[in-house]
Amino acid sequence: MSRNKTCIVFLGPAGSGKTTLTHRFSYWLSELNIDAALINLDPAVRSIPYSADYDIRAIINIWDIMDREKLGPNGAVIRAAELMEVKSGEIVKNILNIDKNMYLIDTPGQMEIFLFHRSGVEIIGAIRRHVKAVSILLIDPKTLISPVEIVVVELLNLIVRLKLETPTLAVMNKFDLITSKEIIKMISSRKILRKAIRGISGVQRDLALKCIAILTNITPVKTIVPISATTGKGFEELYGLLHEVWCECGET
Ligand SMILES: Nc1nc2c(ncn2[C@@H]2O[C@H](COP(=O)(O)OP(=O)(O)O)[C@@H](O)[C@H]2O)c(=O)[nH]1
Ligand SMILES: [Mg+2]
Repeated sequence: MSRNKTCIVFLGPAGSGKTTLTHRFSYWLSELNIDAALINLDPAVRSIPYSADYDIRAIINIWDIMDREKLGPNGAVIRAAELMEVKSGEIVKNILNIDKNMYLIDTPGQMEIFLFHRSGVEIIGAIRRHVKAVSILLIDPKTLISPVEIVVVELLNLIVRLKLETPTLAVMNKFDLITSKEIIKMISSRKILRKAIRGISGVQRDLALKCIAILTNITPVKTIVPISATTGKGFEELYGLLHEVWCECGET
């Protein structure tokens, strides 16, 4: 493993802001004189706002697949994931050949295609053997409307870690659109979250409390960081957390 190279993998549901964050975070890094490589691994994206150092669409894109294999968009996305798995060796080699010290990886719109298909596991698995990788799970605040939803995001974050075997951070993107102070408090403190869950009733309450106990056992510190990919709010905190994670790997 290179002692100096780092990699950030941006994951999250469609529309959560992965592509925007990849672009804006790279710009923010460039102001710190960090020249990150930008990698697009979404074979179904029409256009991207950044100039990619590696773009999967050069070898796999859903329009060619739809034409060639007479598939609709959904079938083509799944076929693209299969092809990405088959070509994962070549993809990883081309990414690691980019002569930069940091890689920002923008992943497919539909997170499940990357996470629950072998392609993502193969590609990130190979990359993390060479560079210090961290996954960032992006969540749209529209989905964080109750304490239970926050628990769900934290569990999903754990699943990302379990599947990709990288450290993970969860970020609530689109902070600029947030109006509820309650949600910010709940994502900032497990104590406040636990109290809010005690206030609900039924099966969800007991199950959510048990889940929090497990989460606290595994990751004692809360990790949902509010950011805005469009305004840059929270980038400094995010960068600080990334450094903490990289230092914990004992490599920096
Ligand atoms: N207000 C606001 N909109 C955002 C933010 N990040 C992304 N968006 C918008 O959300 C939409 C989806 O973003 P995109 O980066 O394409 O999401 P992806 O599918 O996860 O790659 C676009 O219209 C973005 O302009 C943010 O921080 N604030
Ligand atoms: Mg995208």
